[in-house]
Amino acid sequence: MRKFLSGILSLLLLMGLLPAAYAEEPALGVTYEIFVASFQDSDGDGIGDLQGIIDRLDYLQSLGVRQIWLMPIHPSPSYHKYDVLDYYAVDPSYGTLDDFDRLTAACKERGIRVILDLVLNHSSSSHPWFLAACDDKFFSRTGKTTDWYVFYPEEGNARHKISGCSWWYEGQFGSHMPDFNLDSESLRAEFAKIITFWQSHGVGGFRLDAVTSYYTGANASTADFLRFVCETAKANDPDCYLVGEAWTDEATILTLYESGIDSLFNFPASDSTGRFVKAALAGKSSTVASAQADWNARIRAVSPASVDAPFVSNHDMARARGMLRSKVPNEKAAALLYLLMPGVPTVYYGEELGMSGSGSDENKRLPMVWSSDAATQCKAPAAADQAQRLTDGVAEQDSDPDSLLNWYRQLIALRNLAPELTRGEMTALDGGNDAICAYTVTDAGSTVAIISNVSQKDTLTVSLDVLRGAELLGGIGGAAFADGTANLPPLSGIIVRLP
Ligand SMILES: [Ca+2]
Repeated sequence: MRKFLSGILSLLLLMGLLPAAYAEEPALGVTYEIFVASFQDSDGDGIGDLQGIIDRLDYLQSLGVRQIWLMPIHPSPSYHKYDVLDYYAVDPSYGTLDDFDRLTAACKERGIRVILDLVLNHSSSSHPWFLAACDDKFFSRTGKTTDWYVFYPEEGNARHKISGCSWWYEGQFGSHMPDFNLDSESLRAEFAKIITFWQSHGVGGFRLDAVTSYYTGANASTADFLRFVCETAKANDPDCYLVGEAWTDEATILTLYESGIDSLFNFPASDSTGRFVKAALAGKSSTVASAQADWNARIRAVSPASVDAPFVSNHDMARARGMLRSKVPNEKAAALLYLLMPGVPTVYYGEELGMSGSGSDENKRLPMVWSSDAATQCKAPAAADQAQRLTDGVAEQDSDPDSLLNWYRQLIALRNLAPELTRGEMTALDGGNDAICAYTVTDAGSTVAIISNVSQKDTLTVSLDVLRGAELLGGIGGAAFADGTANLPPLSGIIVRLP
């Protein structure tokens, strides 16, 4: 009887009729991006897996992150798995659907939300949907998936020939990744089923891959499709968090925010040319506060409920360590800036240790360094041509109070003291010195002020009228606060709550 009832419940969940059952998501905070194959292996085959993540939840909790974003976990012919073969399954090298259910349950117990990487722009060219669609084109029949991909009767840019017939298909990322026809109503219905399926398995959010390629160059159509995805996910779970990868300029990102999506990654502020790295290297951060406040205001003007998603580096970029010239104080300065920004910051796994990697994509996705003993690490991606330069891993940095790892832990713990930082409105303050990044964040009538010093040599004092009567929530790097005055040693910061 119980089995029968649980079957009925699962069915209702699948039909989206039981939103309350998964509506309570953990509070949003810092996201941690994981390349599953390189994180933690649990069964000795050298490939990281879902059980490995379960085994490392103590670590993730000690880091203070509130969401883990798993790069694609579905069956795929590639090591990176951005070309999906089956949207309803887990790649056997990562585990089973049962492992996934255990992971989401274990995460929920610890107040950690699981975010799935959803690749809706294209599938694998070996996906049965695509093979059937090509077959239909060839024989001029009309099958279920015939209009799920984009076919042309002639050659063109980003078009690939179907062998044996005079048809071409669109593949913006190459012939092995055919683009979906997102106008197809039956395909959208299938996507709704996929989203609901994973929500019923405990997923609390989605990272949407390759958003700018949905309708290449047609931003209004892309925003319309994004709105469909967000509304579908939120109809099941109003707290579902959606963040899109739109690797493009500010104007285009703002157009896409018209979809109402929770967040789009802040690509313009990321990477070696972005404001966080540049400020960290220069030891000058006063313009970061005004630039970020301006960016936050522009997002809010387009979509009042949306929030920024700042980061420094991800799986497609060189590791932050290299951008920051392999110097821990520079790495600490960049983290001090972006991890205390309003919105939902994202840490790429291993960034908190100072892992290295640049050049080919595989080099950017090297095994997590759990300790200097290589036997504790996963196998590197086969095509990687760089070795990891970082020697001190989690085990070594754990016991060093000045390590980068402990800096990240303290920073994220500090951030977690101020829930205003997730959805609050940002206003820049003039801290009176180029090295000072100062701003307030207000949410639901409560205001916190963040004052950071990114100078690596000067102790600075910041005394502002607005800080009078404020209560110190916490600090990092030896910062102190009394009587409205912050005393900030090199690389330090405070959060205070205003009266
Ligand atoms: Ca394994």
